[in-house]
Formats: sequence, C-alpha cells, structure tokens
Amino acid sequence: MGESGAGQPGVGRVLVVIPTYDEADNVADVVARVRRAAPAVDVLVADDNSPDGTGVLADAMAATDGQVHVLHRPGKEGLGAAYLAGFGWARQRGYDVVVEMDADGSHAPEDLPALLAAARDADVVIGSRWVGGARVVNWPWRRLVLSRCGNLYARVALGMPVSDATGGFRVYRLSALRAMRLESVCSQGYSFQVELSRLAHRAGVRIVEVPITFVERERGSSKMSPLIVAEALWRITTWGLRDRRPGRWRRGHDRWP
Ligand SMILES: Nc1nc2c(ncn2[C@@H]2O[C@H](COP(=O)(O)OP(=O)(O)OP(=O)(O)O)[C@@H](O)[C@H]2O)c(=O)[nH]1
Ligand SMILES: [Mg+2]
Repeated sequence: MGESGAGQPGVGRVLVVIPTYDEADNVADVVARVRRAAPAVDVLVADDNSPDGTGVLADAMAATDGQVHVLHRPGKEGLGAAYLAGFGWARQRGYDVVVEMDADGSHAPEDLPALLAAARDADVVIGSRWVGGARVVNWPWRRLVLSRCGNLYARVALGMPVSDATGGFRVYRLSALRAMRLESVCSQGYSFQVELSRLAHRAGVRIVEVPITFVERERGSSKMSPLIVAEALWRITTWGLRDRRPGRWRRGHDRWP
C-alpha cells in the first residue's frame, strides 16, 4: 500500500468507497473533487470490470496519488457486493470509518466535510435528501415520487426513524458495521441501503441524518432498473413482516407472568 491520509480529526482514518460500473465520464472528476474537499481521506474505487475502461482510468489516478486505490472485481455483481468488498478492504487495512458515495456526481464531495463532522458524535451518518436544509436538483418528478414513496414505505414497514433510508451517501464507523452483522446481507441492488439502515437501527447504533444537495447525474447512464425497484419492494415487505413477529412475541411474553 502507498501513502495514507493523515486521518480526520475526531473521526480517525477514513476510506471513501466509490463503486463504479461504466463511469468513465465521471470517475476522474469525482475522485479529484473528493481529494480537494477532504484531503485527509483515502479513496477506493471498487470497479466491476467496467467495459468502458473506468478501471483503467482509476488505475492511472492511483499511480500518481498514493491516497487513491482501486479494487478490481471480475464482473458486474451489483452495488451491494461492491460495497461489501470495499468495507472488507477497509477493515483489513485498519480504517476507522468508511464512506459510501456514488461516482455519478449525485453526491457532492463538497458535502463530505459536514458528514464527517457529524460522525464525531455518531456511528452512522446518512446524507439525507429529505430533511430540512436538503436540496434535490434536476430530478424528474417520477424519481422524486419514487424516492418519497419508497422512503415512506420503508419507514412505516420497518419502523425506522430515518427519512432517507434509500440514500447512498453515508458514513459508517467500522465498529458499527461489526455490530450490524453484515454476514446476513442479501441485497444486490438499491435495497442494500435500506438493508443497512435496518441493520443499523436494529443494532442500536447512533444514526444521524445530515442534509445534502443531491444532483441528478449529468453524464453516463443510470443503472437503476425496474428489477432493482422490485427487489427493494419485495425485500422491505419481507423484512417488515419478519421484524413484526418477534416484537409481538416479546410483547406477549412481557404480559405473561
Ligand atoms: N461496482 C459496481 N458499481 C455499480 C454497480 N451498479 C451501479 N454501480 C455504481 O453505483 C453508483 C450508483 O449507481 P447509479 O446508476 O447512479 O444508480 P442510482 O444513483 O440509483 O440511479 P440514478 O439516479 O439513475 O443515477 C454509481 O457509482 C454506479 O456506477 C455494480 O453492479 N457494480
Ligand atoms: Mg446515481
């Protein structure tokens, strides 16, 4: 391993994990912006062998910057698998904190210092589109409706006090990830974020939400698909039903003398 960032005061050594699939138009820009916005953090691009050469571009950045690293994965396995591999990479190298961030510019690296500042007093920080002070720029109304309804459903079905359970701009302490028992994670796409919100809530770790400015991607193509939305709906419903059962049993036992 090359050089490593000095670490963020009050937070420790930070690794920003950026999963990529066909993000050749975006990857250099987003990595450069992260390095400018938070010079003490390291970056890991987790690329699933993108046909458009994203991995090669990331290698070129890593060759000239000891704080940029690349994890080459053999093929497209979904966002969740790429993040789990990135978290494992961070754990093996003794990082204290990992950050999730999209490569497409939707998550502004300039918001990162505010998220890291919040991590001083939290285990999980969610960059939220749906708390006061947040902004969503250039999203078509269909995406707005999908996100608002999806979040409402997740909040009610899973009983979580989280406004943006589907958002993917987050900070996790490694200690929180350990407490969350990620061995059980089964999501492939989008529902990965909801699944981790649920595990964090169930583990009882400190979750805070910080407003962000979310901007619709300007370059490259979205990997969102009806299948990914269907997976999220199906999984939230299944978790919601499963989570309800032990609660009922517990209440029953409490009343039992
Ligand atoms: N490594 C890896 N990265 C992925 C995969 N699918 C998506 N990504 C990355 O995950 C991030 C989010 O994907 P997007 O396509 O922007 O999905 P989205 O943000 O839900 O959808 P849009 O709002 O349409 O952009 C981007 O950085 C993608 O390149 C995958 O299978 N493997
Ligand atoms: Mg996106």
